Amino acid sequence: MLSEAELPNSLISTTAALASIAQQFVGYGTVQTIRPLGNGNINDTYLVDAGQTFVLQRINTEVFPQPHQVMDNLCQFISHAHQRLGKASLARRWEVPTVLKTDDNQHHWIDQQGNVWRGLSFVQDTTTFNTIQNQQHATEIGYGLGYFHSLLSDLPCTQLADTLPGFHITPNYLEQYDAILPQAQVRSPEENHCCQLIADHRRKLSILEDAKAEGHLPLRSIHGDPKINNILIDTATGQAVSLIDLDTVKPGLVHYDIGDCLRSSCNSLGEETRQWQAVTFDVELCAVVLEGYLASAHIFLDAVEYDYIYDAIWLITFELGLRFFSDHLSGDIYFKTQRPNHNLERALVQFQLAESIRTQKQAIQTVIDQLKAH
Ligand code: GN1
Ligand code: MG
Repeated sequence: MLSEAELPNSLISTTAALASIAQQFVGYGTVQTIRPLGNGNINDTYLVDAGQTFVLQRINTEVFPQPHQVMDNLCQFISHAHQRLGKASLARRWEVPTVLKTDDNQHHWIDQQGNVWRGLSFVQDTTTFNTIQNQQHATEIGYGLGYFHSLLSDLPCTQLADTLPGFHITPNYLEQYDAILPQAQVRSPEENHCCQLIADHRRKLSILEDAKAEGHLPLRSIHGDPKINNILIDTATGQAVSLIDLDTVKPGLVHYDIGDCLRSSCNSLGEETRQWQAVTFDVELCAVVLEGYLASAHIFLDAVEYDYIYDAIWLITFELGLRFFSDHLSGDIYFKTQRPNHNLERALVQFQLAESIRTQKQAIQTVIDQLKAH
């Protein structure tokens, strides 16, 4: 673990402030080291060593303007999952992070600048990856999401607040893009390429919302962001043991989650690659991940829900391309960036992946049909 002396310069000035925030969550313990954790695009996340190790996060209140609701949903999920795990006789490790209370028994701490902080337990002896490492990893990514969904399957989504209205409602992202475009200066060939793809596919973007509105697809409690690196893998066994990043546990379609999990795991170059033209969707990996998912999910999934899995894989991929591109056109106000045109590069990756999915529709549908018949 990094000591203060090893932290990058930019972080040293903030370390004292961070330590005093972290101290709110450790009772009589003393904060020893703090270091950045993970590569989230929204919240700021740190790993704190204070005798025991825990995760400290600043909730991005630009994205989540009602952090109390985020914490309420999180606590509901955690207590529901702990109840379920208490009753189950699962013959393998599965963990649900817990929320740390502050000294005055709160779920969060608000600092002098109004930033909202929380502490979460750290799931030990685990690791995450940005791309699939091997066949077992692919199975476990699917299994992890399926088991997480099965834990949520009897938590009525009506009990959860909608902490991020419009999240994964693809037609809303299109509306936002349409509103931004006239003011944006689209110049480069890459930007024109993105605009062209959106023009070509815009009529297909309401497929899941239409199915929901027509009553074909049920609202359920979902994760919202189950990308590959939010699924923790046990370092010893290689098994999935937890899903993290629980801010978007809220009502939605399981399809948003299935699409997000598959788009992030079946792209062997990863979503941060700069070689966007080389990006492809790996159908064989998709088969393995989906099989792992359905091992638990077949119990609660309705027959009609299988019929929209292909659409979800394409749509959630395309949607993320649209979200990154709109943010690029807006001046990078939503997703954190590390360099100019970062969100444009990310958009190009997702759009290329969506094209690869579209051109392999038949093969992907065959995989889904075979698994459904199984
Ligand atoms: C954001 O913060 P992070 O990286 O877990 C985003 C997801 C995107 C993801 C793409 C609340 O999640 O929807 O799929 O970036 N989360 C939110 O990497 O917008
Ligand atoms: Mg997230």
